[in-house]
Amino acid sequence: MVQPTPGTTNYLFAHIYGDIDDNSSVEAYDSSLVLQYIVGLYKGEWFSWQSIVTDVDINGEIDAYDAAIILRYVIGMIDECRYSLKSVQYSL
Ligand SMILES: [Ca+2]
Ligand SMILES: [Ca+2]
Repeated sequence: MVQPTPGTTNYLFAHIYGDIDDNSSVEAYDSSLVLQYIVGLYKGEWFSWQSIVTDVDINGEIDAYDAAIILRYVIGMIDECRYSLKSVQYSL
């Protein structure tokens, strides 16, 4: 995760699509976090950047299909978690 740029009012963050827990790796655990969030069992604070990197098919919704895409990538069914190898940057 890129730390906020000092001296700016807009903080710029970079995260990896599919990396919900921000440990720099897309794993099955990330898929499980998506499912926990969907059914309301996610523990802890859900940040706005997590909503962005969770929506791996970029359809504007967080659903089980996003979790499925992440898991397919993790087990090697697809070569890339469509956007998992790209980082997303945005300003708050
Ligand atoms: Ca992760
Ligand atoms: Ca989605």
